[in-house]
Amino acid sequence: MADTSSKPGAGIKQVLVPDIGDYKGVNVIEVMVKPGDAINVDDTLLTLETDKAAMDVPSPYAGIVKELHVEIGDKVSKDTLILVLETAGDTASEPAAEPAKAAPAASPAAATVTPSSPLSTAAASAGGHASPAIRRFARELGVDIARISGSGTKGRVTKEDVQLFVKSALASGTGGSSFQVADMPAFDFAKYGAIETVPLSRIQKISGANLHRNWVNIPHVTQFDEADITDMDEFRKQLSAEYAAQNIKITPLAFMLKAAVTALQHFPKFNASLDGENLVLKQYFHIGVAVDTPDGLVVPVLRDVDKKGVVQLAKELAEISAKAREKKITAADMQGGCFTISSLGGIGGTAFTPIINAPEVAILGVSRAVMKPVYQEGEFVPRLMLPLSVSYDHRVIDGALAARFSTYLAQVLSDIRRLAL
Ligand code: CAO
Repeated sequence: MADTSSKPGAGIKQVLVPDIGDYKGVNVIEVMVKPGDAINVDDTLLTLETDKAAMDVPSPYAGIVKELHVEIGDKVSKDTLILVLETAGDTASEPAAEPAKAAPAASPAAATVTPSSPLSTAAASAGGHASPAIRRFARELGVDIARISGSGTKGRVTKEDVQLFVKSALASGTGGSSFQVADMPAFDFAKYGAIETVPLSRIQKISGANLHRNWVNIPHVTQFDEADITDMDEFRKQLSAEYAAQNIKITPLAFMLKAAVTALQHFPKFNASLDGENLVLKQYFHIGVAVDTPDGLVVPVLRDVDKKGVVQLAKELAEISAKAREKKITAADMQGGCFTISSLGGIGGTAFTPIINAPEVAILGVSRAVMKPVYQEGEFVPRLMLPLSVSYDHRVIDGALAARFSTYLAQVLSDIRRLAL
């Protein structure tokens, strides 16, 4: 696989990208070593990703890394120099025969470039550092790799770690989130008419796995409510007109971000994450916003929403959603959220049940505001009513608290003077 030629000085080896088939200019998505590291034969050096697969490049030698010639984001092909290694010169430093190890791009390993979001919480954030092949192995066994402590180099999770985890889970009778359900049968759709098969996008594959994990692991309940946003919307339109010259469009979502923070400050359990038997209460207010892109759902995070005004938030919303649709969102843009807002208000609908973006404990779904006759002081008056759907983790939040949270949120949106409280 790698170049085996000796370079100046005994025991100095160059390690090159091995034969990776017909691929050229392949993305480096993870670099596991740095100069000074002592590595063994077969330790993973890099993870490469093509549009079809992610693959590990193992070291053909043991030794000390002297020079590293690639970094994340580089594009490499067969024979690109990866690193220079000082080998011990014994049998342990002989080249290994194994080729690069490929795993499907759907592997959460591809999530080294993805976030702590419905799309991607698994990989880069909470522990569970592992190669794509090991992630795939864990996924096939239904194991959340983030729960496994790695015994490999720099804490990487090995195949043995996964096997051990499964064995001990079975022995203790705590199968984690494993469900005893029948597999879905295979269907021959073509038997019934013409079909076209289209591959899922990488984002859809990653977000699908994470949404599924969140859906089965978290006991969800959704609380529905309506906020009278007649006054807020009047002010919003006025503000939008004022800022039109600066090309800033103010949608109801900017107000919802502010209102959500006010409610989170009032109900700290909603601004929290479960950590074993503890609840981590966050004192910062970073809010994720679900953005619909042609390739699937992404959830960039707006930082310190409590410290920003509605106009600033409207501006950031436009920037971040444009960035998402141009596929320029980075892993960092999607990490560290405390709470998520999923707004389908621009599209339509009366209510929906959003899936919690773990490790968060609640999410706000927003549907389309419509004019409704509301009975007030003995008569029906037309009011603009905004449907709210709050899904919450019932392990952390009781129904009564969720009803109080939704009611409070609706009150804040109905009377935005409360944002100043
Ligand atoms: N009720 C009524 N009208 C609404 C509204 C609501 N709740 N929310 C937005 N609107 C209006 C806006 O004011 C805007 O009106 P004009 O075109 O007349 O100015 C229009 O709908 C379009 O708004 P928008 O969608 O461009 O902007 P936004 O700030 O509301 O949303 C964003 C931005 C990025 C969240 C949105 O574009 C998006 O991607 N939404 C989909 C999120 C999603 O897929 N969620 C599901 C996740 S679970 O699968």
